[in-house]
Amino acid sequence: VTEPLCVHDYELLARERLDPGCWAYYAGGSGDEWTLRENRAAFARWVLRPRVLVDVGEVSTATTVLGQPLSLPLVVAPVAYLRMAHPEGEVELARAAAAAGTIYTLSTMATATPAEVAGAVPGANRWFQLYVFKDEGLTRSVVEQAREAGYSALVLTVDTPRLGNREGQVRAGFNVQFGVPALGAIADAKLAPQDHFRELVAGATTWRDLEWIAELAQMPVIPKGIMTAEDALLAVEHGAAAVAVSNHGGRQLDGVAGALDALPEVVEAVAGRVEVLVDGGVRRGIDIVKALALGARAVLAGRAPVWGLAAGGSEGAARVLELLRAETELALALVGAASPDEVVRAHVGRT
Ligand code: FNR
Ligand code: LAC
Repeated sequence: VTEPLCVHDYELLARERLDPGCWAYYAGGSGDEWTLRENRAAFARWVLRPRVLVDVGEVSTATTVLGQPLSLPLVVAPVAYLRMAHPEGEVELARAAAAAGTIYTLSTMATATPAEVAGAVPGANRWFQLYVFKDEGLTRSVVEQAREAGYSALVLTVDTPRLGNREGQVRAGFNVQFGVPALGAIADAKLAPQDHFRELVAGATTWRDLEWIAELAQMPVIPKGIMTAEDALLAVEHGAAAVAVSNHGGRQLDGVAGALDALPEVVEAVAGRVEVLVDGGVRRGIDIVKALALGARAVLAGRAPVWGLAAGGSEGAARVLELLRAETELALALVGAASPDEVVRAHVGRT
């Protein structure tokens, strides 16, 4: 038995360590999980077109998003209820992101408060993911907690007016065993995620809400869950600082395209006015290079770092991020790009 060498190895370890209900929650998607599979399949439909005899004597994976520095073009995506994966959950994953030189995005549905995570990993850059609640006071309270704790961008999840239909979780009898302290006593009951959502989250949020949220947050807002050119344009019109192409890791509307397949139309629509991020199915450095070639500034990764967290706490998660960084560096060298900025559309073609 060798040590884990790639994200797939960490996934197997995580599956061994997590109880079946948690595994169903983290790994699963919605409906027939067609979109979940498409997230991976979409990467396989693009081939890399390497250029040779380019000077790649020195390669750097470093880049920026919204002007903020990153050691690789990857931000850790918001994932809920991380104490189920590790006793220190969000704090451990935030430590790993900081150690790897990248940004951690804390979920609204976190098992640690924004202040706890900030206090445990001082000096690190982090973003906060927002779900808008039926109770506007609760939304305001959560945004203020993030603002006061120094979070530097607000990832506004827009694909979740209701939670998707996740049959795997239901079959496994999955319930969340932790409350959400940022929401106070209201969320301390042990509930299935779909019950949390039905009770708390506002399905009636619209584009108009983007403006007051941005105003309140006093930080750049990144709508996450954009899958069409139409919505990318609306996001830009309503002041989005960047957009994140995402189908929520195949957990929301089953039957939508793999995220990578939706990326080109969004990139074309925003035409350079804002940066475009993409998530869903990133497991390898070559995935990151393909996303860059199709116009993404960076990717978000949800499950990959969580597999590291479940397998080995912050060290495991940091190792996953470092593996992805090293794979990205190698992939850049082999396609003939000395940095993320040197990756161009012609570095990918259709299979
Ligand atoms: C998520 N995701 C998510 N997104 C969000 O905005 N708020 C959240 O609380 C969560 N929670 C969550 C839990 C779990 C278990 C998963 C797997 C995902 C979606 C996440 O941010 C991201 O869009 C996907 O995970 C990307 O796909 P990959 O990288 O997991 O394939
Ligand atoms: C999920 C929610 C919490 O995907 O975003 O489970």
